[in-house]
Amino acid sequence: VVSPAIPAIPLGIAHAAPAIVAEISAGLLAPAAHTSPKYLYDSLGSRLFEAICELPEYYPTRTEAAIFASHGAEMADCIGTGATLIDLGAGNCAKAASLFPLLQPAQYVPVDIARDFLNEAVSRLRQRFPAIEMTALALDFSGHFELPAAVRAQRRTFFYPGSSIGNFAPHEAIAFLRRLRGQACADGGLLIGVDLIKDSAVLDAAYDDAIGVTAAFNLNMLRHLNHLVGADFDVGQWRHRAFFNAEESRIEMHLEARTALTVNWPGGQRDFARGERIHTEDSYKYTRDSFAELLRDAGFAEDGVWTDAAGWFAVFHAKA
Ligand code: AVJ
Repeated sequence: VVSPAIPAIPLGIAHAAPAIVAEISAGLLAPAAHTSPKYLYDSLGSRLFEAICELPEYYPTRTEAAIFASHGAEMADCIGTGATLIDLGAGNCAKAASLFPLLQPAQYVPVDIARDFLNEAVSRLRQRFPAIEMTALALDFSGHFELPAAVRAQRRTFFYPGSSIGNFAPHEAIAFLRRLRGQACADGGLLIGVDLIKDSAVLDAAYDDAIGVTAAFNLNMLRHLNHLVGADFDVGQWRHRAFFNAEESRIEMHLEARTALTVNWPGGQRDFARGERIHTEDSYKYTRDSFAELLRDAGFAEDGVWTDAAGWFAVFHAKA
């Protein structure tokens, strides 16, 4: 009987660009170890996130989709047809595609860090909507990014659904939205989904589901880090932690060492005590008013906001 071998952890080969390796190393070596949530999204991570969106506990995707379904026509009235729709963190592009019939954008520009996953999604979408010009951009939009000349400079509407803005701390969110505003051009705007503060038991369950999909999503980051920096993380030595931090108004995700251990990578090494954590993600939650204020601070003029009946999630349209 030949049992399929479990591939050994390939130690010591960093596949990421030097700047990314440096960023990850610095985070792992910091007194309170941390990594950026963008590293949750390799192809498997993107698929695990799709699975999260189907979990009964993970209400944001479903709630936002219901808001789009009930109020999409009003959103389209605000935005107008024929716009250039720039979808930040497009993933499988499903949210934007659900709005295409009402919005009828002239151009669709999905942007995502997970290149292969994005390209597969866009090639499927091109067949469904041949009239819409599509330009996929595989890049990290969380820092500085330039839109290429192929992106029309007319009435750019940034689409930032799913409450991904929650990954930024509020002051970072303001700086990020200011940069978007600077790129939006005349008559441009922003259609953005925001998760709202609610009972913490509901929030906790959404990020620590019963069948462990979110745990797998978080733990998968370690496999991705092994690939990116050539580290030797042993996933079995770690556990998923997620909880609502009411003082900071955010869900925090961490990976916690089950035992004392050492992680090695070319140019770095870190000891972790049992119970020590790597902070992998923040997901900030707002009230409708606090987010409206944040939009104003970023220079946007709100011209529409829609919520579900329970007030769990909000979608804002704001003009640049
Ligand atoms: C994609 C950032 C919106 O914060 O809810 C889901 C990511 N993390 N479950 C979120 C996530 C754990 C998600 N965002």
